[in-house]
Amino acid sequence: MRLYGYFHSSAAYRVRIALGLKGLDWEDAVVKLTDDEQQGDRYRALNPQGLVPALETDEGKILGQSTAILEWLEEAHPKPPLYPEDKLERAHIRALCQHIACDIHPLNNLRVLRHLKQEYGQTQESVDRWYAHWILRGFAALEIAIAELPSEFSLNTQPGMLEVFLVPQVYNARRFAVPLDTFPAIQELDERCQKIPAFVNAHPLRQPDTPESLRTA
Ligand SMILES: N[C@@H](CCC(=O)N[C@@H](CS)C(=O)NCC(=O)O)C(=O)O
Repeated sequence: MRLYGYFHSSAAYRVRIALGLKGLDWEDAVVKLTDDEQQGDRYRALNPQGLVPALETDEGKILGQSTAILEWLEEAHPKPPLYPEDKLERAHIRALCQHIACDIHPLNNLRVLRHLKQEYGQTQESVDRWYAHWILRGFAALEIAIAELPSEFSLNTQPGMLEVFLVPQVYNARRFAVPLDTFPAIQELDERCQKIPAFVNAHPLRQPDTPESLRTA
């Protein structure tokens, strides 16, 4: 499989974590967002939406949208499962994942932040406040749900789809210096994940395209 992504793309980070949790091999194809390669003809021929990630399957099919890629991975490579077995619990976890993927992340995407500046003349300071606003609002509700989890991870002793979506969003929040001190349950769950190889290996600062100046060991 080939993952078209970028070290700082949180949607690609989700897929890297899931591939790691499932023990699958893949190769990276870097789409440099800072050079707008996602808008170039070459990448748009694969994914006309011009967003990363896209996953090329072993059969050469291209899949877009991280949530669809993750659902496909779960169906095509069911072991280990990333969703709970119980239908109601599964729906609850899906709701939390969509809370991140549909109601937090899209409001803070690169093209949205750029549009606020270029089209509406907003300063960097207002754009940063916009960013923090949507994270803080979204995390306030997530914190309640995560604090109520009955076990250390969403799949008892193992992380699953909830953590696949949560950890990249926490990384983004920290990257933009959003204060997380009022979200202890989110921070603790993130900390537990940081000890697991699939999360360590998927970290944005450890990717082949991570600039040397940002790279961590
Ligand atoms: N809903 C999409 C979102 C993808 C997305 O927003 N990707 C960002 C990087 S995290 C991107 O490609 N941004 C480029 C841009 O905004 O031009 C998914 O989950 O795959």
